Amino acid sequence: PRTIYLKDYQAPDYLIDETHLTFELHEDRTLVHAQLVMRRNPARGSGLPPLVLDGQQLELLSIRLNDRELGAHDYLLDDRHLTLQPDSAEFVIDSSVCIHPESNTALEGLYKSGKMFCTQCEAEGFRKITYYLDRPDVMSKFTTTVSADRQRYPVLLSNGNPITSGSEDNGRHWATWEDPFRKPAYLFALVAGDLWCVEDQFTTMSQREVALRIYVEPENLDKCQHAMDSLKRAMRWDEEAYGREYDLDIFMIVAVNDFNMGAMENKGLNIFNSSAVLAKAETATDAAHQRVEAIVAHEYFHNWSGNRVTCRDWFQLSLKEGFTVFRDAGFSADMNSPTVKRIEDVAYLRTHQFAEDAGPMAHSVRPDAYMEISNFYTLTVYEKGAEVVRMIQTLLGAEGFRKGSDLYFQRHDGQAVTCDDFVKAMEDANGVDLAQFKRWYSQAGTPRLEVGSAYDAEAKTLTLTFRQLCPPSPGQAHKEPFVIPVDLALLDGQGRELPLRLAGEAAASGTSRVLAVNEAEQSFTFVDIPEQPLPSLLRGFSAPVKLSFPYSRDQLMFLMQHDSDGFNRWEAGQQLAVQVLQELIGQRQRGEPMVLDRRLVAALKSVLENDGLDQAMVAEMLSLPGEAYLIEISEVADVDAIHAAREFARRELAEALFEPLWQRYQANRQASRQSAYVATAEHFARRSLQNIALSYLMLSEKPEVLEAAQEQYREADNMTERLAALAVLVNSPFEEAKAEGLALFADRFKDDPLVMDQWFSVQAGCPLPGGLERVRALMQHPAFTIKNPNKVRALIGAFANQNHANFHRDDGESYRFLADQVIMLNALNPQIAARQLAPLTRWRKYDLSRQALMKAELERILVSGSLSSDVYEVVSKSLA
Ligand code: B3K
Ligand code: ZN
Repeated sequence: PRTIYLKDYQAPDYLIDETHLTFELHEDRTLVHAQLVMRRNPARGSGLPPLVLDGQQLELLSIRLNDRELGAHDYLLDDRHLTLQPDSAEFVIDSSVCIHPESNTALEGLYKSGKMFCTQCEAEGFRKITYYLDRPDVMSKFTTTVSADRQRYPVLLSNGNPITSGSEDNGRHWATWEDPFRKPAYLFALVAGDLWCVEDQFTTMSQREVALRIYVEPENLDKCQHAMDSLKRAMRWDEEAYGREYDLDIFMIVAVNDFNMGAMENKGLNIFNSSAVLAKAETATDAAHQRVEAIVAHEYFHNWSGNRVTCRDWFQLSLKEGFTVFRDAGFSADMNSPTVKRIEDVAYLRTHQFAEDAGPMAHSVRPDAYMEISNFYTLTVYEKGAEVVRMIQTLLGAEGFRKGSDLYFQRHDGQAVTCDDFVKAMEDANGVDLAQFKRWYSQAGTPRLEVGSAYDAEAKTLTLTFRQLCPPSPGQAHKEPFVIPVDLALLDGQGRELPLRLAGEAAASGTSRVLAVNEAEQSFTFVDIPEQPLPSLLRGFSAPVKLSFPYSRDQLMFLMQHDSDGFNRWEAGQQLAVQVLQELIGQRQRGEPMVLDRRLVAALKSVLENDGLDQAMVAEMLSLPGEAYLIEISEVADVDAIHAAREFARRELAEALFEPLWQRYQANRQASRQSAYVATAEHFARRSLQNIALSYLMLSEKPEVLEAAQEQYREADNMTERLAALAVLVNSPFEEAKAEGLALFADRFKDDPLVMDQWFSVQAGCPLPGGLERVRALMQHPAFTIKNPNKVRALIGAFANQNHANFHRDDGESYRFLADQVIMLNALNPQIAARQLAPLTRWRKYDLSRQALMKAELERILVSGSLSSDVYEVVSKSLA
């Protein structure tokens, strides 16, 4: 495969003003006719260069230029392009091709999911549908006619508004859709199937009525209400928070079972993985409900950040993705608890994005080269990209940021633009210079930020010294200093914030502020500081960096109690836990008995006994840093010691805190019994504390806890409680109860694939010995199929990414297993294959013996046969 570089970008030679598509869907083939109204791009000068259309896996039936039928000598055809010579600046191309959605297992382009037809075109799937200029800076108006058997496919959908429809007398029917907004081909969508829909309405801020429809297979009609409510909240929120109004008369969501990711923002016709739409109490957990709310909002928000203003090229992917993740995070924060949302996002970023940024696939938020763009829908582009937008907001303030986003949307509506254009709008609206800040877009790697403090009791000054350094990443040996916004406060001995005045300033301004650290080494001196303060740094995680400050454990306990920034209270607890766990890991490695620092017990005890704290915060604070995070922050990750130390700490905590945990558990379980399920932050909070308490309590192996878990399992009216109870049974030594729980669950939910995914995941994640054997056996279960991406993620993905103890077994058998699956998936679905590979790419993190075993598997994949560009890129870069 060839590498594509950002520096080689050139505007397209030709433009497509209108695209008229006709699809004839059949069981054994689909015929696609495309009429493209084209012209020379005036920006590229005069003269008529050859027209190179993208096309893959298409059988060309006929092609016309204007009214002339072209013969084989009139064009060049290879497996990726069709090249022909236009003879005038304006012309029309008509092509007919035959494609085979019925055998498309890659789930890109037009394919079948179960009995329905659907599409996924981003990033480069449209070229598997017809010959086209398949690049985001070619924006066209689309009309689409779909014809199909009426009985099998009563519903025919595409982008925009329905125009006409009709029946033929051969049992077929057709519908024509017209999208009035110009769009790139990656936003094209088509759906045909026997679908039912839930309908609602939304009145926009300028009083236009929009019809809202969620299409699903009939058995799922009762699982759409939560997505519909989320959609309406998102539409209102975007009006209020960003002034963005919806623009078509209809907005549709379709749920499909076979989908490579969460969902897709096709104009007016969002196509969703069913796991990202369907939710009701009995079958979806609280986390699933929140995920549905967030993804529905995310795809909806793309209508402006992505569709109305789109990307010039795929290097700019974060322009729409980072910004839209930032927008959906703001929405979720407003709908639920902002602090809890921030904690979850930061924990996720630090565990997974930091690992990516330190690994062989590390790339900047705006990458400068790729082999396969599908591999760049990454945590860096999405989550770190959102952090970069968040830093802009932190630097400009909420109002300045809104001015910038207003200018961005207004200036670039209908255009395909770059990350530079986004930053420029922010600069112009605020009269600031973000040139140095833009290094966040071009430099990969996670900066380390080391902070020192020196208090001068005489002068009553505190000097904070910041040192930033960013490790090298592939292709980037040396990094220039970043602009790092550090939100901070200084706390006195009572935990009160001190007024902040920097040397040279006339007066103090507030008690918390943002310092823009922008040099490799830099000091800030605060004056009028009456006593040695304790700094609260990087509040709300104001920059995606690895902060280090030499806090003592007592100081961390103080911050846990007193910091007025909720995020930093949690963060202090995490840092305390990390210190304590690392001490245990060291003891374990030296073969010494592990001894838990009782300060962690005391700290969590006071959290548990504090009735004034939001229960969701209590639950977050009780959650020890995960194994994946402990691996990420290790120089060389000793998986066995990490697992043993964390389990040891959990057992010690469970024993020492049994009473308060049991009280909290019982009170919350009682509340659950007494009220029907509601998907609100308050209830999420109550159940999350209840469930984490249960998981600790179960470690005691006391009969009354087993009984409670079984009661919760049987009696719960919702999946959150039921699944948590099943998980503690599965992870317990109570073989009989475990087997019974698993069997009951499978029996009850065997016909609901999304619930069975959860059943697979709970077992795949179980750290008890024998994990690989259990996963192998589950792959034979009738509910499993490797062709469905959700199943692959639920079983293979959960095992390789969450079950560290079993995945890293020292004989390398699990690595071998994963490589086998990747080789199999490479032939079926390259995008999923490349994603499942991620755990093996992290081989440098482990001991030499595991390194060798992991590398050997990567090498085996490399020579296993004809590799997709997706898998080849990841494997070859990991071995480089
Ligand atoms: N834009 C899509 C992602 C498409 C991935 C293609 N491999 C979903 C989203 O981010 O909203
Ligand atoms: Zn997105």
